[in-house]
Amino acid sequence: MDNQLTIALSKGRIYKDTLPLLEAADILPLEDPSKSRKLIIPTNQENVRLLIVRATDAPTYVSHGAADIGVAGKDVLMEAPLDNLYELLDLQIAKCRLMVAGPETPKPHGHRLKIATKYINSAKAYYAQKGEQVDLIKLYGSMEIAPLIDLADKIVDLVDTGNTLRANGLVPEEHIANISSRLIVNEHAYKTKFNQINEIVEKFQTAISNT
Ligand code: PRT
Ligand code: MG
Repeated sequence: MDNQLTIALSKGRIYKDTLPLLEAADILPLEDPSKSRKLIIPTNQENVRLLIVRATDAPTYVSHGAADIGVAGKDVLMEAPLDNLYELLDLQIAKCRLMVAGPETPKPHGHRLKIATKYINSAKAYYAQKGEQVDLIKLYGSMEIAPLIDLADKIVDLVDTGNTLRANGLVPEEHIANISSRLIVNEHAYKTKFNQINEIVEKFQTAISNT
């Protein structure tokens, strides 16, 4: 039986915050992805390896079974829901808020509100539920620039400390959702590797409730 377990993670804040949970599950990476160029990182457990992927790609690897389990932000899971995976645990890490933000002194506009965001689907759902018609402009990053140069009136983006907004003369206006990272599990792997995965889930759970 194939007892190789593959865990999809992004480097950066998700890796940093998942590391203590992995340690609690006796999984110790043998290299630091922020220093190594390796994208497949072995661990102290011969049959457990880490895949270092883009944050937005982690659910794709798990959905297709290329990874058995993974960690993904709720923002990513909400924006592009995928089949064949369970969201098993709220890991209570990489927390932030999905918000509408705009200039401190909004400019008058004679058109429909223009919203720049990388979260097109989440923004669409939010304004639909408010009954407000808006024009959405897809950006892949640095959303904060858009209202400064009149590409858009407002943005929908993640906010943690609020420093990025402040540095660009923007203020948080409306709260859309609380975001944290989730442990996701491939449905098929959850059946075929139940004991192995469940042990990790239980150890993660204990570690989370002790913090
Ligand atoms: O950065 P990269 O292009 O490689 O990919 P990524 O942005 O998808 O990855 P990463 O590691 O930046 O984010 C991974 C996950 O962390 C996201 O999917 C969120 O679930 C979570 N997370 C938590 C955040 C933040 N907090 C956060 N503050 N992701 C991004 N930010 C950004 C935000 O977009 C804004 O630009 O940080 C800025 C705001 O931070 P403050 O502290 O200035 O408010
Ligand atoms: Mg980022």
